[in-house]
Amino acid sequence: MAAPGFRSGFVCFVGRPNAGKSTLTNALVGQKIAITSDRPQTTRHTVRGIVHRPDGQLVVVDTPGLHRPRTLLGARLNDLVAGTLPEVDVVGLCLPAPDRIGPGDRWIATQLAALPDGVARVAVVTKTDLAAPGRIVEQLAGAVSLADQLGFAFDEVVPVSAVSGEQVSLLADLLMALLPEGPALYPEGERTDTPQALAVAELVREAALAGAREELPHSIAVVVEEMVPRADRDAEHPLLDVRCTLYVERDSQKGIVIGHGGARLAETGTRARAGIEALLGTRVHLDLHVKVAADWQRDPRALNRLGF
Ligand SMILES: Nc1nc2c(ncn2[C@@H]2O[C@H](COP(=O)(O)OP(=O)(O)OP(=O)(O)O)[C@@H](O)[C@H]2O)c(=O)[nH]1
Ligand SMILES: [Mg+2]
Repeated sequence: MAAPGFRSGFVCFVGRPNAGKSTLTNALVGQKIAITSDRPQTTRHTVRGIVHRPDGQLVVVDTPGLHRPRTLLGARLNDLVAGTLPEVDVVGLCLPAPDRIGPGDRWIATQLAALPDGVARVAVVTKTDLAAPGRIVEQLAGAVSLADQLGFAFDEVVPVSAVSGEQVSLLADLLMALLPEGPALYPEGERTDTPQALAVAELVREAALAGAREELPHSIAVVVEEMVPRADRDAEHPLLDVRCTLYVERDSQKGIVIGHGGARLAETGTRARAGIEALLGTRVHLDLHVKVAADWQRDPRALNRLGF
C-alpha cells in the first residue's frame, strides 16, 4: 500500500533533436543516465530515469528527438516516441529558449493535441541560461499560443536551465503535482532501468560523437560484444574486459573514426573508459573495433540486429 498522498507516474520529454531533453532528464534525476551531445539525434532509445522524493516517485522518460524522418532509423525512432506518449501521465514539450518556435515544434505539438484526455501537457522552455529575459518571455508566450492554435492548453508552462540548475526543482514539483496517487514503481535508490550493456554502448557512442562532424554522428552505432572479468585478477583488484564494435556506414567513415595512426579511436577509448569505470565502479580494459555495416540506417535487417 502507498502512503496517503504519495504520487507516482511517468513524464515523457519530447521535442526537436538537440532541444535539451536528455540534459534535463539527467538534471532531474541528479545523475547522468542519458548521454548528451551538441549533435542532433543523440538519443536513440527511450531512457527511463527515476526521481525519488519523500512525496512521490517521478519516472522521467527521455525520448529521441522528433523530426521528419529521412531514414528508416528516423521513422522507427518517431514510432517509438509516438507509442510512448499515450502511456504516460504527463508529456513535456521541450522548446529551447534561444530558438524561435518553428514548423518542427508545431508538428510535434500537433501530436500533443491528439493525446487522450488523461495525459497532462507541459511546455518546458529549456536552455534559459542561453537567452535574454525578453526572449524567454517571448518563448513562454509562443508556447501558450502554439497550443491555443491547435485547440488545447498546456497545464503548465515553465522556463528551466538544466545546465545552471535554475528552476529544475520547481519543474520537479510541478510535474509531481500532475501525477496520480499511487505506490512507488521502482525500488528505493534505483536511478534508471537501462541494461548495463546498453549503458556501456551508449557511453562509447557518446565518446565517439564528441568531435565527430557533419553526417558522421548519425552513422555511428555501438554494440557491446563481451564484458568479462579478467581471470587472473584477485578479488581486490578486479579488471573487466569490455569489447565493443563501432559500426559506421561507409569505408571512408572508418578511417575518420580510427584517425591518423589510431589516434582518434584511442581518444574515444580513453574518454569512454572513464565513464564506464564510473558507471560500473570497477577498472575496465576497453577494446574498440570499427566495422562497416553499409547503410545500416536504411536497412531493416541491420536495424533489427542493432536493436532498433
Ligand atoms: N547552455 C545550456 N546548454 C544546454 C542545456 N540543456 C542542454 N544543453 C546543450 O544542448 C545540447 C543538446 O542537449 P541534449 O540534452 O543532448 O539534447 P536532446 O534533446 O536530448 O537531443 P537528442 O537526443 O538529439 O534529441 C548539448 O550540447 C547540451 O549540453 C541548458 O540548459 N543550457
Ligand atoms: Mg537526447
